[in-house]
Amino acid sequence: MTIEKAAEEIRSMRVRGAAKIGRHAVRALGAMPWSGDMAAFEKAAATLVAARPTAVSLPNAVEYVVKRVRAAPPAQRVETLRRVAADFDARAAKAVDEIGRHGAPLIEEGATVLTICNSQGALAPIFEAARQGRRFHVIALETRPWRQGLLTVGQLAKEGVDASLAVDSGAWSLLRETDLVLTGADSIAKNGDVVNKIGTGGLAVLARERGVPVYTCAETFKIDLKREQGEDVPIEEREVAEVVQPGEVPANVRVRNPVFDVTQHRFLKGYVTEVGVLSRETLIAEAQRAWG
Ligand code: RUB
Repeated sequence: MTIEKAAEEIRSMRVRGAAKIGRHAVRALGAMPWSGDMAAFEKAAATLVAARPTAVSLPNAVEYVVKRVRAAPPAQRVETLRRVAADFDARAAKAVDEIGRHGAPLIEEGATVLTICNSQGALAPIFEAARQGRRFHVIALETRPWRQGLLTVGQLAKEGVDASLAVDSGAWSLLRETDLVLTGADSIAKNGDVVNKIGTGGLAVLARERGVPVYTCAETFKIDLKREQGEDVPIEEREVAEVVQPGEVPANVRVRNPVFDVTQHRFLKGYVTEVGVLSRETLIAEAQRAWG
């Protein structure tokens, strides 16, 4: 896999989801033919980071590798790259398992859980609760325009979890029969605001109104220490063709396709991470402890 091909797979969403794009970039770096020329390495890293703008997991994952390679003695750089890339990948895989372990107790026997988009972080507690023998129901919102909800119900059905699919605008009605909302995250700002798939922010507001707790399930490498609040995170706006076919709207009508939004921290009950279920107050310190 070349760097350009990996970047293209991320850009075109053939590889998608915050953790997966970070891991894909790191794997591409780890596998690149390289003799130790730092300029070529930094260029490859920059190409990967530029592929999608919102999920901080992408620059954070790449930075994890780049920092360690830069710090290695020149003669050990190539070996360091291979080793550190493999380390990150293993650590990220383990983090999802840990999120499952910490989050599973939130799901009680007979509960109804609602989720949006397709997040391996949000699915991890669901799969773990099912493995522990509890029976419950999961509603997946379809998630326009890419319909990642179809991926979610596919994964749920495969694991034998009772699931239903609903249109995004069904959230308000369906929250009446929901006990818990689990979402993923693309970025978490320093103040605890979460940036995730478009619709998540509104879902959290509606859940508050219905008295349903909302947890964000995310690895701590999705924390963006450079962004004070969610509104500071750049929101990707993708092509119009993902929303309408040519000719469907008059030529003088603009079509918008922002693909993420901000969930203010005050609408979140907590953060299910690989180091435990955290509050906004403990999130940053725990993450820093985890990554050094
Ligand atoms: C995916 C999305 C997911 C997060 C978390 O958006 O918003 O909720 O990335 O996913 P897209 P994960 O489909 O546009 O990439 O928990 O798998 O990292």
